[in-house]
Amino acid sequence: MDILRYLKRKKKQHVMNYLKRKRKSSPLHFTLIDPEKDPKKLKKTAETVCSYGTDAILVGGSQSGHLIYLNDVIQTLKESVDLPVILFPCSHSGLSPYADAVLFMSLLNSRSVQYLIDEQMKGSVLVKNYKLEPLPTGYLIVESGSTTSVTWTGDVKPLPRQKPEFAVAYALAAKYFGMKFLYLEAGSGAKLPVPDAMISAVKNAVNNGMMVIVGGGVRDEKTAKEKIKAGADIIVTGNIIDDNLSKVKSIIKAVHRKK
Ligand code: 1GP
Repeated sequence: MDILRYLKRKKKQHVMNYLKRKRKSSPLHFTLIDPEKDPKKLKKTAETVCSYGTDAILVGGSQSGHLIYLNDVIQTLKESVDLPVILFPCSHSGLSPYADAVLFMSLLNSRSVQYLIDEQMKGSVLVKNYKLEPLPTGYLIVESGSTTSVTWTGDVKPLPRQKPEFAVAYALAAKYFGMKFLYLEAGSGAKLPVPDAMISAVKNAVNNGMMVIVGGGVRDEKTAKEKIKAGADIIVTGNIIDDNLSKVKSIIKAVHRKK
């Protein structure tokens, strides 16, 4: 279908309301899919994580070269599963009309104006024209024992693990800007996940005004449980779908278990 006809018919999915409603019964789990994935294998992966109970699918990655597959990947996901597909873009080129929503993020601890506001300015009109629901998000990168792609590509000064007060100060600034999500990111494939003390400090500071998303290096049920106990509202897992898909099931179960 041509894009203009598609956009004319595109229906709003009310992703924010869906997430708020689901969060009332338990914390949530998002599956991160990198758009470099072979769209053929993707269908099976998406159906599997959906059957395990993941709450939404994020699509994105820090390598913009992989974006040539983006539209195909999202269309395949939308045809395969009845879950919101939320963009997690590395730049304005990570936007696609076929998704439902976008984490409209500012990379708060980047040293570069590009990731603080320029990419957002370049993408905002596309968000409107593509009828994407913007989910206003403060994105913070935390030290994780090694240099992750996002630290390097996003020109980031990572938050020191032993200084939760810096994360709290950023989180409050994000809240006062009106952002609804605060994403604490250790980085894809991180050696160490975001520390529990940092999650607790941030959650206590922002209270119920924001949902705290935690991702990077969550590879097992025990870690997921600790992050939820510390105060995470949403856990994101990415690499584990390639490394050990069956583990995703126990992670999702742990996330959905009430505290
Ligand atoms: C990265 O938080 C996500 O943006 C997921 O990280 O691939 O380590 O699960 P992993």
